[in-house]
Amino acid sequence: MLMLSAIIGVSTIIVFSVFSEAQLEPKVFVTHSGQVIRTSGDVLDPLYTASTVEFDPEKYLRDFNYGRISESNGQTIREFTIIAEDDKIQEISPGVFYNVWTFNGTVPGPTIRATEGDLVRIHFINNGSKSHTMHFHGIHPAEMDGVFEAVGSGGGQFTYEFEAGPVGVHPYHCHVMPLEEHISHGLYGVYIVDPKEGRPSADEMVMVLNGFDTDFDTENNFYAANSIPFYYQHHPIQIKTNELIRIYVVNMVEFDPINNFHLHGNLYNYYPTGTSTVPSTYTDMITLSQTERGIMEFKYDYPGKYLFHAHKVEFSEKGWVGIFLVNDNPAQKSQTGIDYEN
Ligand SMILES: [Cu+2]
Repeated sequence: MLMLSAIIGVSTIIVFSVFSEAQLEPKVFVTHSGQVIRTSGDVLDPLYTASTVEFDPEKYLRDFNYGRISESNGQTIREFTIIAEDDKIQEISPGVFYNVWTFNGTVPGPTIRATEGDLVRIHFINNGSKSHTMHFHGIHPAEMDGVFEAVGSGGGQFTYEFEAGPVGVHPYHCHVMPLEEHISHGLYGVYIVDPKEGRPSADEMVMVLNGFDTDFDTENNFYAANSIPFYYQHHPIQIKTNELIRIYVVNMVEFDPINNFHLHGNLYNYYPTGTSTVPSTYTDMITLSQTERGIMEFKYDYPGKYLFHAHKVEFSEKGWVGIFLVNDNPAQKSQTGIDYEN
């Protein structure tokens, strides 16, 4: 009991000092379970931070960045400029502000898209106050892996260059230690590699499953698809009957070992990592560990409102839930797409 009081006392002092002396770098936190953790991070007070992030999940959902395109010896070159910052505040939930670390000003960063075999060139600039990198999942030379070449704060630069591949959906994220701090603050995004022959035409969208530990106890307080808890519940995603829907889904949730994706009133074809054109399963529920990802494809036969959410109920109740509003689309009853044979 005495021990418990001491722990609560110490954590109160530490937590209080964090908020009362924002930016003075208190680096030790005591979790409610008594665990002492050390981070490199500062806690920014929204009252003293001018720079706030406005993130639009509506825009992010179907926003694909194909880069600046040129050609050399028959190869398509796609160039991107990505700027890291770590001094922004975002209102994660009404009244709850969190210090987000961003690629190009948002969490997640931009969805980078290329075709298999293209040369991808990323001009990375670190305008943050800590070292950061970009580590892409995929195939590339060791020196392009964004792990051992930390890019210094205050304008450090690095050019990542690699051939796009393999086909599929991959995450990218900062790989500077402590990794869980750099990821949980938001330095991640999605990298899509399209097959040369393309995929059947579809209404395509990206969903990054993420969480936010706003009280620094190494447990997430909010969960979401695309950063804003409950966003797609309050702003349902409009789709049409008999139209092929393709979702590139990536789980970036830190601290929790699993996440999942359940779809109502329907099942989907699932392509793990998107690397095969043959689905591995036809289901309404997949489970994903961190950075596990894939492509979901489905069509709705019947109009109406359908939920999609984590079937880890804690996550859905803390924000990872949304709605597809399926509008009747008689004109496309005969549209051909994937033959589900179901
Ligand atoms: Cu970082």
